[in-house]
Amino acid sequence: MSQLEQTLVLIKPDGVARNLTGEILRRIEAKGYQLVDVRLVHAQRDLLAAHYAEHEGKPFYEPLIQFMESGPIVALRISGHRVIEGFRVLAGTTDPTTAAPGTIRGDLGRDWGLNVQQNLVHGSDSVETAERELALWFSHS
Ligand code: RTP
Ligand code: MG
Repeated sequence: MSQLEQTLVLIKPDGVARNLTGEILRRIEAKGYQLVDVRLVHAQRDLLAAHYAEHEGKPFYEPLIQFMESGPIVALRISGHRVIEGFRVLAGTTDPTTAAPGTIRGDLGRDWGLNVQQNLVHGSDSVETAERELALWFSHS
């Protein structure tokens, strides 16, 4: 059975502001993943609320939405063999402080103390989530 998948990657406002878009894309391409579509988006609140619906009500929800609204985001549709799990390995664990060296968050992330939301990238976490999130961010095309 083919395990060719597509996933949504977001280069969050901290990644774009720190001029890391090229470096993050380089790592994705070096891994052999294919770039299928790309958009630069200054996201509105309704898009972010739909994207982060699972986190509504959590203490970090409001600061997370405000951070994601704070500047442009690069949205990527990428494809590859088991890319959903593979990209999350490439990204590293959620908190850049302890993300492994060799990962995007481990190599490029900063220790912002409790400010975990500034962790450079997002990647969908399952086939169902990837389909839902790709429809949200690429519904225009
Ligand atoms: P992502 O969804 O962004 O790929 O990251 P993830 O699966 O590793 O993390 P998730 O649990 O889905 O959380 C989504 C984003 O919320 C921010 N966050 N802040 N305790 C906190 O302050 C906290 N926990 C999570 C991060 O930006 C995380 O990526
Ligand atoms: Mg997540």
